[in-house]
Amino acid sequence: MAKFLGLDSSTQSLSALLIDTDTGKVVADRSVNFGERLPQYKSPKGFLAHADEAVKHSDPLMWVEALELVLTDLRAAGVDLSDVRGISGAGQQHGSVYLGKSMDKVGDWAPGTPLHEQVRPLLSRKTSPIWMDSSTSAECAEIAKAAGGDERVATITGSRATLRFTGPQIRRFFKTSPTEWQQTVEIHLVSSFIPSLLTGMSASIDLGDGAGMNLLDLATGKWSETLLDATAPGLAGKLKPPVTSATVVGEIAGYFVKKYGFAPGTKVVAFTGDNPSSLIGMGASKPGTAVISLGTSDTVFTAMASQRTDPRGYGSVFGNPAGGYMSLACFSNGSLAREEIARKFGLSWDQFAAAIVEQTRPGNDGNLLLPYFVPEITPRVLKAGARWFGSAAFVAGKDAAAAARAVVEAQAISMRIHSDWIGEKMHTILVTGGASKNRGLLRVLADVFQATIMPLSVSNSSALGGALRAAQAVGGQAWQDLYARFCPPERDLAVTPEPNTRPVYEQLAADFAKHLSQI
Ligand code: XUL
Repeated sequence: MAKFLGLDSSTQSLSALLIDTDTGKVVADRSVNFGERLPQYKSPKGFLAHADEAVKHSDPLMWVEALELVLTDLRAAGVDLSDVRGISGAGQQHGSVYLGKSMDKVGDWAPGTPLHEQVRPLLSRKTSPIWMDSSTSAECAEIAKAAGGDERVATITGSRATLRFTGPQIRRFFKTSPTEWQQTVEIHLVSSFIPSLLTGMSASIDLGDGAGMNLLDLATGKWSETLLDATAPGLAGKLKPPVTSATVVGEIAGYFVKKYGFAPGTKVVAFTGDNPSSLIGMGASKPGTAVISLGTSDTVFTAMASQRTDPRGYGSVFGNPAGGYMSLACFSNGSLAREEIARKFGLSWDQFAAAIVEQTRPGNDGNLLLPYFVPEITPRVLKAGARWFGSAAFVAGKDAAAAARAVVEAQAISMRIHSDWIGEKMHTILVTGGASKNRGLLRVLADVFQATIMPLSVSNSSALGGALRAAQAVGGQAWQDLYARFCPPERDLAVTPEPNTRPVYEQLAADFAKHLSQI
């Protein structure tokens, strides 16, 4: 039996996906939604409320409890974890955890005491800034200035100093909480925190997710002295050297052996960011295949043949866990914006899809939305607020069908405009994420991008990517064999573009850009 476990600690949930590489099957797939299962953390959408809408933090203990819950769920479903040979996974990118005692000093976790109670005293910062935070404008400017300007930061790290990235967050912590900063001995990303829990040792950050910090020198694969110095004094001593994504960072801690029945010696492979992990889970780690991930954030990404940065300054270059680089454009108004419209108009997801496909038409009769329900990353919109343009009923919020099409058309057109730097024309685009089987979304994406849109059978490509990376690193299995067995596209659900919608969307792109330039 060759089983490999993938974990995905994302914004709103923690998921586990178990694969069997002998049979080529997904054996188990479980997810713990933070809002539903851990209401005591008061984070219905995965983050804490804050008076300042720019501040978005989560309680890292919620992630610890969710890890225990998902393993408990797997056991309750009859899954035997003793034949898992390797574990890897992913975390929401950019989120960071601050410790006053190194995980390396923990030894094993005490059996009989819940893990979150053992982690609580280790934290030097009670909450973790996450990718949705946009409170670091001043710090981004300071870092760029100290490091020699925006272009220099982008050339070294693959991205300009960027609001949600970890380096600017670290600088803000150093400036606003000097005592806690002094007490901090170790900083983790979500993606190195979870494997640190699993091994009871400090796990290194991988090159894939490390690139989302504004601290990594992409060319050397080491922390950049220039950026460390520009960010905060003493930072170098608080970060372990980064590792390549296939590195085994340790073995499962005795706590998990006793409590959940893992075999002693089970290998834990470095975790990565959820987007780099999805690149693997989609079988798209070679250049030439673009991916759209429809999650809490929507992202457009592709493996890159050569490193290229976004001239507009929004996009990023991360490490490709299979080697080389990947480009990414991230849109914070993803599923939260779609859910907001569905909730406001009382639409189920089927009704939402029907509204788009059956009750409205491409271009939405001129009804157009700037969909910024929360502050937006791409393009940068710091003040939240959707802006409505079109018929009186639409603007008054009385046309449910037009609203459903408007939010999806706006998201798709913005993705198209802001991913043009990524490279060649996209003829086929793979889609993943919770919304990737919604026929309304697929229809609009196909027409806006004039590309065939192809979902995969597994929606959680990030957790799948974790399991595949464990199979590759521990099981020695080849990417192409793994992709052939676990990442087949759902050809029956593929949506091809209607060529006659092309001019309609050229017009929409122009109108969208015009409205955008006026806010
Ligand atoms: C990517 C980004 C988001 C998070 C979501 O840069 O910020 O996609 O990774 O989990």
